[in-house]
Amino acid sequence: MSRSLFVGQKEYFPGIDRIAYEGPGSDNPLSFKAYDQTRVVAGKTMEEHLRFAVAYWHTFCGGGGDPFGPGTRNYAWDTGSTPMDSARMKVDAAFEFFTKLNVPFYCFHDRDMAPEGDSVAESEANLQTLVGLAKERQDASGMRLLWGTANLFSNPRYMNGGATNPNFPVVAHAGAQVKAALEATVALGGQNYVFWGGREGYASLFNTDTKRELEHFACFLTMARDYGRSIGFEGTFLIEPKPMEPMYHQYDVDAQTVIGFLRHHGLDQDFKLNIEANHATLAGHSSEHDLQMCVDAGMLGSIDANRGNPQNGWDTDQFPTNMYDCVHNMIVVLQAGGLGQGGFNFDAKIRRESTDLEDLFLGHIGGMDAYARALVIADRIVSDGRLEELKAARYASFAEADAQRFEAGELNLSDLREIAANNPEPALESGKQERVENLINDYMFS
Ligand code: XUL
Ligand code: CO
Repeated sequence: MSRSLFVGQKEYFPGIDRIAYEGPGSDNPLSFKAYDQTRVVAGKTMEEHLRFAVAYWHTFCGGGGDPFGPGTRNYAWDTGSTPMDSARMKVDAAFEFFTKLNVPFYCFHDRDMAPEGDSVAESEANLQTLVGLAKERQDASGMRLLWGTANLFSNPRYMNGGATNPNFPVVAHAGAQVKAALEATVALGGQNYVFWGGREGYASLFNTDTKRELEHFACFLTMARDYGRSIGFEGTFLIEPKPMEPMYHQYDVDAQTVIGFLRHHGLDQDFKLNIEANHATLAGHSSEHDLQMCVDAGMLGSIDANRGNPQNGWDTDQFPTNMYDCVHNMIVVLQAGGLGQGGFNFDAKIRRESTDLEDLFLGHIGGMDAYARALVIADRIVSDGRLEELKAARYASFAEADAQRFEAGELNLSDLREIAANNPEPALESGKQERVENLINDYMFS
């Protein structure tokens, strides 16, 4: 895809040109070593497979603040004379960044793009104004929106949740915000709409009616689905699981919990899941585990690509650079036939100690190169077929007649008892774990 380099009123990233593919031999840190958007792997270009997106919140709203101290970065786009003025400058900075990084998609929360007003109507108007500007910039640059979402966790009114807040007037505010964010997503041609239940959970079970809150949650999501469809949203609704942080417990704990919830409430035709690597690890899983659970259920929608810190377990939202994890994630994605209208969104932030403007580019370049390399390696693994053969071999006994009847639901426990009693002791079949682990390393490093 070719696009003109957007140049706004002011250049926010001076001295940084469009990031180009220079290949593995280059020592230019501001170049791609592996991500060559036009390179074809398994029948599609890298750009089509990976559908990379930049997260508006981390990249343009995150100054590096943490609970122990303020931000370490002051951005030129935050110096407007009013919050609306800064928000307009931020749109220009964002589109300059997207274009220079040469990434096809972005994602945003309503409050990342437009400041909250003093009333519902003023907040809606602010968002509409900024969405109008973003639409102009999209049309000029060819950028597309992977997904939109509403921030139902920052405003103090949401301290006890949005859709699951015990105070109904707060639920109404959450509804107003999701309505406006859905309209914004439709106006920008968003391909998905995400719900991350930031505070949909509880701090104490003693004061929480969990049954009632979960029913409210389903009711709210159903309303959002119906409203979205009524205004022409044809994309996928996505739920992003996360077990905790900021709440002690969040209802969307992990992929399997969310899949069960969506099926129970008849939402599984419209909703899929957005799996964030660092949320899966917070839940005590690997990211490939949560991806696989979604694939098995036919409900993998999109990926928030990042990584945590294995030593502390927090949601550190680091750029994904651990190749072993990236390769495993890509194997699951490729075997599933790709992400469809989802993508790899870098829900990742540079470190508080990373204070140069170019660090924003370096983080994204590292993540894009990691997944481009992972794509190539995973394609070798999947197309070679030995891994699948080893997996399939473990289930060879299910080709037998009795096993086929078991899988068809035609046997009962007494039948199983007869089969066990009338056959010799089963032979021990090795799981070959060391063999498959060695095979992965052979593919990665040969
Ligand atoms: C928070 C998180 C969110 C969602 C969107 O941990 O991942 O940024 O991706 O609300
Ligand atoms: Co996320």
